[in-house]
Amino acid sequence: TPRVFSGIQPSGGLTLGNYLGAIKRFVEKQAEPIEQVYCVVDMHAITVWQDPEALRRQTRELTAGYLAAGIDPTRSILFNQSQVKEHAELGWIFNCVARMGWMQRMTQWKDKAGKNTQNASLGLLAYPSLMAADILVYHATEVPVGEDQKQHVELTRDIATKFNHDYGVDFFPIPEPRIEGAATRVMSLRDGSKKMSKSDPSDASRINMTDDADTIAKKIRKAKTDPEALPSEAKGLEDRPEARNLVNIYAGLAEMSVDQVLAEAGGKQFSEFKPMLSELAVAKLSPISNEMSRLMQDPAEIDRILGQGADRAREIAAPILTKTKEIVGMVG
Ligand code: AQP
Repeated sequence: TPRVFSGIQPSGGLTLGNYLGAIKRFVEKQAEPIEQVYCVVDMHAITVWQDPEALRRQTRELTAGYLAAGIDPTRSILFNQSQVKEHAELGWIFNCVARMGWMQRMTQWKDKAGKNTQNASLGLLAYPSLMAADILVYHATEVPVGEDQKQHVELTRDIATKFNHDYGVDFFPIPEPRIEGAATRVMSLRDGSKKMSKSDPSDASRINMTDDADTIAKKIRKAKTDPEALPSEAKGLEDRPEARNLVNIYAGLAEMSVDQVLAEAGGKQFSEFKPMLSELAVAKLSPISNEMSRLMQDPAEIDRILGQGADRAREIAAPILTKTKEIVGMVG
């Protein structure tokens, strides 16, 4: 059976980038008659330091975000990665299939390890190999992600291909990244060349899913822009990264194309467009953040949902891991 897999790290609060690039698309996908597995990838999160209490809270909050946005845990499989040990076991096997050079070429590794690579965790380097295991332990064929994860999904394809080739089998499917929608790469509100990120030290650079209406309006009002009015078609945004970002966000939230947005907003100054964007963002995000806070009042219920999801995930992953070990030559 074809299957969808995707994950999000509980490495901070959810951002508008995670919502438009990932969760919103998972919710849309859920309407399709195909099995879907959505994960809170806590083992990926600890590739950089996480305070234990914060990790626990963020894991529950991200789960609440998935649920509040519309992931139905009776339909999709929703769980946290560390509860299904098959991810780690297959990840180890893939560590032995993947090559060092492949990992060192990844832009996320280069960005996050910084100059002092000697001091980065070994897990941070091996991250894409564990991600390949996340996907392939379910034999998933579709991976909805934001633009920034495309390179990792391509590496997953390389690992599946090399495994199949090395062992002379046709066992792992070659998954496809699905990068769709108007906002596959939401940029920082302070710098149009940097992606919006949970771990950016500047809170003003992002909209958090838990921000209240005033905070959202203030961040959008202060977002970096240029002094020109909006153009009437997408071409006019080419050399205007900040303007393009705000229009993309509008398009993503309104479920319109960029050209449709500009047909309405072309010719407007940012002094007029920004309040339109704030109003739209508050209208779309506040029902989700209200539902998140309601769900967060009952952490035991969130844990129960994760536990049930993990049981269902294990049912798929365990036989695939068993078969993989047999192919590799492991006894037992
Ligand atoms: N700015 C973004 N625009 C569109 N999509 C995005 N995604 C993340 N940022 C944007 C998508 O969200 C999913 C989950 O990402 P992740 O949690 O695995 O980690 P990340 O991509 O590294 O996201 P962050 O927010 O930048 O986290 P930190 O700061 O911890 O590194 C993925 O599908 C991703 O494409």
